[in-house]
Amino acid sequence: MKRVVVDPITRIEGHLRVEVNVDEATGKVEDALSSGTAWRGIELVAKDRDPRDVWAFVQRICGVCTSTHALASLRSVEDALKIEIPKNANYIRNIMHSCLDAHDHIVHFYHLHALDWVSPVEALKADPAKTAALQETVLKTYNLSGLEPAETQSTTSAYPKEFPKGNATYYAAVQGKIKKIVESGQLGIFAAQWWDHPDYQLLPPEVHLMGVAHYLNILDKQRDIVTPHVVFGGKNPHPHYIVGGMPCSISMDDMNAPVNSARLAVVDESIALAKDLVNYFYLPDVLAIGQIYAKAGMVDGGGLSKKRVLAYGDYPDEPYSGIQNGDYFKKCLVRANGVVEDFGLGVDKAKFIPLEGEDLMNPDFLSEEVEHSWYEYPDGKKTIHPSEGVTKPNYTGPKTGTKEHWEFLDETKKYSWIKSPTFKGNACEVGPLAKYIIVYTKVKQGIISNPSWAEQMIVKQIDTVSSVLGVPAHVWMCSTVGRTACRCLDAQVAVNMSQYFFNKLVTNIKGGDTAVANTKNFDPNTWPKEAKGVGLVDAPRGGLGHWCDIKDGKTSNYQCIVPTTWNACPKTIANEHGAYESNMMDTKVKIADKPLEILKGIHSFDPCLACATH
Ligand code: NFC
Repeated sequence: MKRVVVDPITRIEGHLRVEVNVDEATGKVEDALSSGTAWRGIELVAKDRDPRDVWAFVQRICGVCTSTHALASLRSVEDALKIEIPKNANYIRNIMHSCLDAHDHIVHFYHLHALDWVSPVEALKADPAKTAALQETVLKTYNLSGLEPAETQSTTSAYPKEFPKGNATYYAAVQGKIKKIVESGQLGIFAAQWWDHPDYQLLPPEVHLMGVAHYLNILDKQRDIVTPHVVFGGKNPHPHYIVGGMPCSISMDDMNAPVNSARLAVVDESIALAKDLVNYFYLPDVLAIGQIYAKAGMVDGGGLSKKRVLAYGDYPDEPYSGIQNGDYFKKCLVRANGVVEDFGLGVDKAKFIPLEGEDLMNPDFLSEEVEHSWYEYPDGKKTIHPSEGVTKPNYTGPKTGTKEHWEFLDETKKYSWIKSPTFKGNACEVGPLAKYIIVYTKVKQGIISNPSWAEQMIVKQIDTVSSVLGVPAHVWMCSTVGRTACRCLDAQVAVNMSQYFFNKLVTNIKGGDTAVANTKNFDPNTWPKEAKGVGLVDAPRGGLGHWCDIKDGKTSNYQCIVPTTWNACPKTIANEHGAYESNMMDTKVKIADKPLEILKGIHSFDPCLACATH
């Protein structure tokens, strides 16, 4: 048995350390731990503030899922104070959220994860003509762009002409560029990877060239797909918001107005570009890699997703009157709220457990433990609901700078700055895979009887991939490669979501409605002495919840349960492993000292430790 430490795991946001016990004879991971190695303390910063300002503080939890913490905070304060936002504000927030979702997934796949699958060294062996043909074949085989519904159509096209699809000359030029980098011996951003690992040999050189070419292209394009944040929120990262709506006034003919016809045209073009990048780059790249792994039977790493997943649902089609009262869930276009157990046995055998508005305030449903985390709870409490949540750091690990600090963590003690969230006392996986499992189960089992266009699209995407691969959904989905594929499919829904809400926004403005903010209840004198609120977002990495407690006009407590907290958590009191640890224990490692499979598995969650420890 060999103990292997990966610290820090690079190409992620923040400080993550993992340790695995590998049986070198079989490659089996017998035990695994995941540790967040730094703490932020932003929940404490959010305390005793004017609740109308808190979104701006908590948004700084993260610059990657920028905007999601602001949105969750606004929703929690509006839930507490019973503020309903105008239609335009709801549409604009949804455009910004979906735009972030697509941007986040695209950047994650290319710049944080792709090099676990494709290698610039292997790309040099590719035939550019065959690479161009491969891209076309994958596009035709899946024809996923054909799944886009009538609701999300646009006449704008922004395909980047400098990166022609299906063109051999373009791939030859990119190959020449990579050759120069590799021959110079200065791999730069491509250095420090285990390029000689046998997993890279699984893919033909053309898949490597296609992936690496698009890696380089997307570096250049990623800023252009977040311009909606700049138009509506003034900047990215960390765009501006306001409790009760949005701060960007609308006047179509005023060229100085924050939102006018010229600026909406810029948003339209940005959405069209994001759509094309997903349809012509991201989908073919991920599917070309994924089908080879799936056909080779390399579908390990499902871990906790087979057993239990959780999501909240998102994209309210129209303004809602509250979250605790359940109206939010009724309005969502993706009604993923709930938990699914045992999807690993197949969609027919999976068990759905509802999560409704009032459950969000019930400690029997959601809670956080600190059994293995460097925090302490008062009065011997073992688990606390976030509406009463306590964040009191108490580091008891090895002393920084000592020899012990660099050795192994002790999984029988406290070993992480991440708390352990639970649903009815159990760990859950969250993220696009979780959301896809829940929507698929709810629609297939008839729990959702009138699926929205987005829910129908999710089911069609899953069924299309399953039929091309010739395996049932749970077989390919519950795996490392399935997790990466669901993130890509989720990006396709996100870009269509941007288009859908953009179309609604323009129609509404043309109908004469230009309201963006509701100032009713903005005055603290109108507020109750005490109020509690919850704000939900299905963020790029999974279900995000903020709980705010307002007393005498101030936040008397503020707590967040964040997607990466769910996934990267240490063991629960019941000794259950979280999603990262389960993923590693469900993964075989070919070479203990080069655990590329562990990198792939952990990166498939798109870790964000800044978020996780907040
Ligand atoms: Ni940072 Fe976030 C966390 C996301 O996990 N998605 O909810 C926030 O980060 O990327």
